[in-house]
Amino acid sequence: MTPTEKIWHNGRFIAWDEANIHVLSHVVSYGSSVFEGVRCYDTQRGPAIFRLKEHTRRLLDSAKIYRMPVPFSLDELVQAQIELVRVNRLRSCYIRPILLRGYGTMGVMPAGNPTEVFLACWEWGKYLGEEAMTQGVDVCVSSWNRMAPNTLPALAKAGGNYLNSQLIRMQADLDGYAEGIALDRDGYVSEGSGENIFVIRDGRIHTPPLAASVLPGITRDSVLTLAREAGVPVVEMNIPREMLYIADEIFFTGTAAEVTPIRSVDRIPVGSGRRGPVTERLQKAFFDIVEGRVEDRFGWLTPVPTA
Ligand code: PPE
Repeated sequence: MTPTEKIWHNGRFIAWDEANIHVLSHVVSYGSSVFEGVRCYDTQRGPAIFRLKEHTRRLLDSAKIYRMPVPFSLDELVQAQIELVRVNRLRSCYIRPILLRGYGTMGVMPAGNPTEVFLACWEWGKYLGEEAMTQGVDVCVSSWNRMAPNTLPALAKAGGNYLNSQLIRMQADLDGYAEGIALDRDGYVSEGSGENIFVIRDGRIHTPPLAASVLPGITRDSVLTLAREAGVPVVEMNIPREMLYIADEIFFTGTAAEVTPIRSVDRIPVGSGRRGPVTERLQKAFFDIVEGRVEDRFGWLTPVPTA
């Protein structure tokens, strides 16, 4: 990661190296943070942030779920992220908003710890590698499950959820896979450590419902919208593990992963073992919009002034 100049903290810009917290901040012991990941793309009409309002809304939703007070409005946080990209003079980048329970009192009860708000950004390339976008990645089904619904709420993008993600990702890596797919508490397909999943068979797209312990992905929503527009039938349903083995195509979606094809699961080739036609079509529809090659017909892009 290459540092950028400024990070936004509680309403003002500070130097990258000064964005620090005390080690006894509540978040360090108890994992009490919520965050986002947002991409800004370099379009022909200048830098543009993808679905900024929806990401910021999800950030505030995550805070609400955890009863975390946020001293800024949605609109203030939206404006601050635009300003962040502008002051750092970046054409394309990844924005990481973080809300955390800071320093104050010790103990699990968080009320005595003020919420700290940080917005940072940096340049971030392809999450699963450049080649993955055309060739696809080799993944496994993890022996770790996603958290049960009455343990950690999956609709919140909370730091603590990523302890589970780390176990999935490290295991996959040690076993020679690019990523792991976790099943939910009932044994149905849930999601990757940092991606939602789509399974195609006989021209129909299937994705797990929000009740399958998945993050309500904004890329997921975008791809569902693009698929419906293209007239490809989509269903949100519980997906049995073995459907991964007999699928024609599978792909991941995520802000970091964008739309990444999967070419094998547990060493079983997916379809022909390479990126399939539906995946390619949706990938193209996605990148045409985010890179500004076609009209922004859904109002997904927020331009960043460069002057
Ligand atoms: N599920 C999980 C568990 C997840 O972390 C992400 C995003 C998604 C689904 C896709 O959601 P969305 O980005 O709204 O389409 N993961 C973020 C963090 C990746 C990281 O390594 O950090 C991301 O893609 O930005």
